Amino acid sequence: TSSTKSSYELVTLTTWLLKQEQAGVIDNEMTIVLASISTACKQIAALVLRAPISNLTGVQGAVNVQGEDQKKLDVISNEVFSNCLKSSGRTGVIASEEEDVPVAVEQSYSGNYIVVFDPLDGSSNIDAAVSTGSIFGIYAPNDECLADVEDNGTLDSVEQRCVVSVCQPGSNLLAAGYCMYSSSVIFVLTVGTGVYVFTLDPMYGEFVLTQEKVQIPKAGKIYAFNEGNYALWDDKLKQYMDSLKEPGDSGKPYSARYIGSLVGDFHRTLLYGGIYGYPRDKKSKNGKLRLLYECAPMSFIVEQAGGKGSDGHQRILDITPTEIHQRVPLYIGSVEEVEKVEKFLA
Ligand code: AHM
Ligand code: MG
Repeated sequence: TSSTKSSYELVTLTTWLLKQEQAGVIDNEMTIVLASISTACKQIAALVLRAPISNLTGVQGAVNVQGEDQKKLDVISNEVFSNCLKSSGRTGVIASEEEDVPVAVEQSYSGNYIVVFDPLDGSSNIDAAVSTGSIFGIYAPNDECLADVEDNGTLDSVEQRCVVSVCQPGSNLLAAGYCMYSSSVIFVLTVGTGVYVFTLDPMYGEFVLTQEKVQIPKAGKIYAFNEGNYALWDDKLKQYMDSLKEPGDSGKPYSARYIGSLVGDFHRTLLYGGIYGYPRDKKSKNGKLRLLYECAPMSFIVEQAGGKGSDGHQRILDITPTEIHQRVPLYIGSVEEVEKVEKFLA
């Protein structure tokens, strides 16, 4: 079909969203939330692009609630994301990897949707101009969950109410996506009807649809793990890793690729197949990545593309967080590759 398509016939993210709304896939509020997220991503893309010029590299000097150095751009991106979401007037609660607790949006601006996000993931790459990304997930308010707390009479603060409404399993996600700041700026989105990829056209500042209904290959010969932690891994995981290095029937072992930026490593895995892993180890017994902001949204996306997201034993989307910054081991990518590591870990 593309050969007969006029090159002027572009589908932008805006028109795509309006089509989804017309078809009843998403409601008007969701359209507005997603449009405001895409605006935030465009702003962050511009900041990342110019970071070395505008002196935005380096650390802020603060340490976030999880004990990590915040980069200047972590802090600014968080503000950009929060402000875009608040001013959309369609979000009720927002929770960010960079904030201690979820925030209730001021009533006069507030709407229904709950948005979780990591405004600038992989920011340790920023100073070397290597890929980074923003990750987000959108939930409906969890009334059932709130009612439970009200009945028990333990709902004593707005803050607690926010925590409860945010702590939902990934299987409740209505939408999830990420934006990758790389050689191209890529916005990947699912609203539960497959995975759509948009590329920012810098000539006129619009995201343009470049791939639809993406399917991840069933298997793939690329693995992305931080193998520097090998000595700290469980024996079963070491055996799995060793097995990838055995040349199989093809005479060729797997290839190693690791950017250290989940969005970048995930995007490659989505398109080429293979596996990304961040295991637990002797030092971090739940791994490094956050269930709410990183693992659940990526798992929703990968499942929508026919892949799999697991903690090594169970489906990521089935895990209900008990804390907002909860960490979980992650194995994500092609179905056969994730099942292979699960077998070794069983
Ligand atoms: P961040 O949210 O503090 O940026 O950390 C998350 C990042 C992921 O993007 C990446 O996959 C991982 O941390 C890399 O960790 P490591 O440097 O331990 O390999
Ligand atoms: Mg992160």
